[in-house]
Amino acid sequence: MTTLIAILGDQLSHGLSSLAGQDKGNAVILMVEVDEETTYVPHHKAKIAYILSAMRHHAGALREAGWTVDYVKLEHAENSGSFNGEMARAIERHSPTAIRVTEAGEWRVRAMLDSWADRFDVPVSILPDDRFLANHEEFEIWAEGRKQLRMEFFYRDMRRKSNLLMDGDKPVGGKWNFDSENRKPAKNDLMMPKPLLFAPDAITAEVIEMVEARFASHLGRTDSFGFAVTREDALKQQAHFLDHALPLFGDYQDAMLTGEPFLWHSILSPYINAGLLDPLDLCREVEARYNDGKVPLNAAEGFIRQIIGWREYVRGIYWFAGPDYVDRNELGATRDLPSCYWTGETDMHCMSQAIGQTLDYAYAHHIQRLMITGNFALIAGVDPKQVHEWYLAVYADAYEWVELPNTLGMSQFGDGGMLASKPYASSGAYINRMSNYCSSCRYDVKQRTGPDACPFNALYWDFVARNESKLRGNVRMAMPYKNWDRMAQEDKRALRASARQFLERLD
Ligand code: FAD
Ligand code: DLZ
Ligand code: SF4
Repeated sequence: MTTLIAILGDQLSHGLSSLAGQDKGNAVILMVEVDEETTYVPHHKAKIAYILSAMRHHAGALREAGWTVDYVKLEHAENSGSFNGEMARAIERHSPTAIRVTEAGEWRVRAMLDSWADRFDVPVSILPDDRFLANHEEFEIWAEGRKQLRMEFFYRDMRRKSNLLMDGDKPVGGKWNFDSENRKPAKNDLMMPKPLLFAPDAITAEVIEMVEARFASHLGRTDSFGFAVTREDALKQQAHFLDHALPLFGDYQDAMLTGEPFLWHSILSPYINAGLLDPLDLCREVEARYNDGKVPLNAAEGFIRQIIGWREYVRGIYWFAGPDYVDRNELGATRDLPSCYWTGETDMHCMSQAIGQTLDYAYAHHIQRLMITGNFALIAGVDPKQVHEWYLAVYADAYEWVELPNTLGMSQFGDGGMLASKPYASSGAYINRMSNYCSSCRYDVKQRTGPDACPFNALYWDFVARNESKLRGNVRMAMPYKNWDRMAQEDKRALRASARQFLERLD
């Protein structure tokens, strides 16, 4: 009477639903490193190293907790390279009478798990992933029948449900959202907190060596690897963030500075998404800091909104929109992703900063993802599926359920406004306001046309003009179209010619 419990690479939580109520004496946990998962997109080397090392450490922690764990390494001679192949081999080894697994975080793997009962002729229980505040049904009920889906209203329900920052049925501070106080540009500050770096232990060093040999063609570096790979270390980064960065997180949430990849961000998404940290526990810690007077409300609310608002909302959209969401391309963008996304080689300083730190750390913060690399791809008219595959490959926190709605929906407007109310397109002026990038750039952010003009300027107006039939009716685009209408024909022509010339040079 053996139950085989499969644990996937983003299910590294001790309280996982597939483990709940199971008898350790009659269960075998199966964890497998497989080529299929390491190559469905060409993941950043540090991302692969992080996930595999965290999996190996988690297997050790489960054994210490009394579980029997059957762990198959990538380099095992008989490793078949796929979840299906490894499950078949494990069934031969253990002859289980039942299989249990917590639901997968993406459509591709969900379909695989759904096929197991027929494929293996063993009863399979697929358990809900209860590490989220809202389940699938709850989101569907909330979404169905609404003319528009907007994060803000969903977020308010999640505040009520979790009772986070609530005063009875009213939001603490009298307002649900303090976003307008979270848009300050930052200055270089010697006291700026730095995230903790965790030196690789023997297990991580072995994984890194294997990754460097096996995935030599993948992008990114591992010599700057500093991720936590255990829950204990992830908790240290959580405490470090709460003590040192959270108080100013709100103020500088949208800021960008040359040479400062992390600013006041938490760098916790890889740990939350892989299951090392619990998102609700983290939010309760943030709330406690606010209640103790250690952090201001705009920081506490701003942070909690990212987790129980945005994170839950994008997951809801991912499953609600269905497996075809990935093919949506409402703006009909077809350009190939420029090669600089893979190499970091570009003379646009903002792009080289955002991509450069991505190659170094498998990390960029939200505004870099949205308003630098995302914005550029959007206004240059890059095929959203290629943009999606890049984001899925390069960030240590990227799994399709969270990455796809952020990229295709929020950043590329590929879903025509299902997720976000307007395209996040901007000229260089926004980047100049929120960063110090432009002062080190070879382009002039004030010029709109010509060889030295900031490319974001002409590309922005070209985007507005090119997509007029689809965007003019959007109330949040009223101002750009009013400004476009006011422009002289000659200026319009010059902007569009400048954009065309730039795009012709872009490979
Ligand atoms: P912080 O700024 O400290 O924010 C705190 C936490 O809030 C994050 O750890 C994360 O868990 C959550 N969060 C914040 N914004 C979002 C959001 N929009 N969606 C979901 N969770 C959010 N986030 C991912 O976790 N995985 C992805 O693959 C991913 N891809 C993205 C792609 C694009 C184009 C964009 C614009 C955003 C993407 N995000 C993604 C959201 C966000 O950029 C990252 O969660 C954040 O940068 C992670 O860094 P941090 O932990 O320092 O975040
Ligand atoms: C991302 C990833 C990678 C790189 N490698 C593995 C792996 O070898 N084994 C594994 O179980 N999971 C891995 N993962 C995470 C999975 O892709 C993730 O669990 C699925 O996408 C399900 O959401
Ligand atoms: Fe980026 Fe333009 Fe500023 Fe250069 S001038 S950093 S390209 S926004």
